[in-house]
Amino acid sequence: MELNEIIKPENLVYDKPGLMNNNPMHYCPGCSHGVIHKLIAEVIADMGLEDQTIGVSPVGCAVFAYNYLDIDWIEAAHGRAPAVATAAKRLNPDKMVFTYQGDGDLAAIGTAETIHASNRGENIVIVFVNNAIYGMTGGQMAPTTLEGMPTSTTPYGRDIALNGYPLKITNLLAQLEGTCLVTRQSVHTAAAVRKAKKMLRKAFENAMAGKGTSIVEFVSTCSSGWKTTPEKANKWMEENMFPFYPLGDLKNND
Ligand SMILES: Cc1ncc(C[n+]2csc(CCOP(=O)(O)OP(=O)(O)O)c2C)c(N)n1
Repeated sequence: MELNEIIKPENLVYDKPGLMNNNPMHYCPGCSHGVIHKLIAEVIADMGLEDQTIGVSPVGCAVFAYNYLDIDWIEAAHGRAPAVATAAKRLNPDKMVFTYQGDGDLAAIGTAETIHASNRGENIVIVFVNNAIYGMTGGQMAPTTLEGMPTSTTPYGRDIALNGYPLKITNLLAQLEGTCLVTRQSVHTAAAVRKAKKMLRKAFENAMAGKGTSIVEFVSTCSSGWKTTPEKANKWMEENMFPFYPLGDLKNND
């Protein structure tokens, strides 16, 4: 099929969202971040919030998210995105404010900010990319690393006696009065991508309607950090991550 045939509207299955620019992404092959960026861009455009959205990205592989999505961004120090987002939203109540955080960021250095913003019921969305590892810095153990999972700081696998239990922080956040939606999604199949987009949109709608804090966790892969191929990483995630971090809503106050 010729290219001009493929891009005919009736053949077009996926299009590049207008909010995504042409900067080449620095993400590794198979990384979940690019797909999640795309979903965010689509939801913002679908809701007509292009000029009203502020993203807050802290330290981690997605630190350069501002290079790819043409919306307003604030850079936060490691772990501090929910605190920065709190200020941005309170000063600009008409804006759609979301954070974009890895598990090292959200569940380790930023635990306090995450819990307290959620407990205050800040009208923000927290996008939580849980790849069970510190991706950017070379694959060290994160709080969410599974039992027995090898990382660069636990080469023989996470040992509960030494390293404690993997932290299901979203379950904890679902207990807080201030959260209205806590959901666990993934982007490993087309069906999962569609479902995740629906929940992301719901989260954005909640924030605009002032219903409290919405958290969308994406159980994700990090083939580089996990030292495997993108394909094997997806399989490993399905076999090991999903049983421990089951997909679905943990809380949905409709
Ligand atoms: C205050 C501070 N401490 C430590 C670091 C080093 N650091 C950079 S990224 C990172 C972890 C990122 O992991 P995660 O949040 O899981 O995101 P990922 O890279 O996996 O997407 C750390 C510890 C830093 N930049 N700033």
